[in-house]
Amino acid sequence: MTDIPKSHPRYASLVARERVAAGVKNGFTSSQGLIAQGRGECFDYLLGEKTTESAAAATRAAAAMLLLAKRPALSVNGNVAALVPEEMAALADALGAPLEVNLFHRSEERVKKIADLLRASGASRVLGENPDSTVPGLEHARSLATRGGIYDADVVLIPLEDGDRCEALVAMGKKVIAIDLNPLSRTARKATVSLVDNILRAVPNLTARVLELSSAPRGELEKIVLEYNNERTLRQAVEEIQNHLQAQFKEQKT
Ligand code: PTJ
Repeated sequence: MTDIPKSHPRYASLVARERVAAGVKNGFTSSQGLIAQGRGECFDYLLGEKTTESAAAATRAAAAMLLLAKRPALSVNGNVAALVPEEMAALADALGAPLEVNLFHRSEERVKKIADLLRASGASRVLGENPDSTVPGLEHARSLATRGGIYDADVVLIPLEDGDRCEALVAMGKKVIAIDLNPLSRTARKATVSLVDNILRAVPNLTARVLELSSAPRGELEKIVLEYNNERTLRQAVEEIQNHLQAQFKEQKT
């Protein structure tokens, strides 16, 4: 990895890039993952590279939804494995939920490498190496699912996902939580709760909210979920981008 000085103004973003590039080099991230990271970076730039108010509220709702779930499951692809393997293991641990490797550009070798990486990062239950069922309505490898994991989960976390599977999981009657920096993506619009935030910030924040709310009464968690509105949140995310861009422009004029 290139040695990036901590003082570099774009340190976090450059380190993320290096991690995805290392994932490709080590054979667990797809080369297409580099393009996905670039797209994410662009939206993060427009958001001001911070967790916005709307993202913080969505994260709280997602934590409440995961705590109310009977069988939560967390999906992991090549980009997620490159960026937040330990953080995903910590979230799974806080929830007592399995991690399930699910890939768009699937190869058994990549699935195994990611599963091994997650186990080495502290995950106790990793699924996806032996899928035994499929998500109806999907023709690509992403339809593969595991009983006891995503297939029969009632709440599924899908970070950095395509819209098709999000829609297919919702059609199965599941509650779907997306992490996607693009508030206009089909994934963000079709999900039950969308965290428009960088996965680097979103996963640790989500774990912190889960731990914070873990002793809250069920009624309080239900109220948080009931009051959440995904469409309103996405509209707010777009407004936050507009406000950030206007503030930047004003700064440049003065
Ligand atoms: O490992 P595989 O084979 O399953 O492939 C994974 C990728 C990510 C390549 C695949 O799912 C893909 O092509 O995804 P998309 O359709 O490019 O969608 C990824 C979404 O995640 C886009 O809307 C990006 O803006 C968003 N995104 C990218 N990086 C981040 C992100 N969102 C949050 N944090 C990021 N770091």
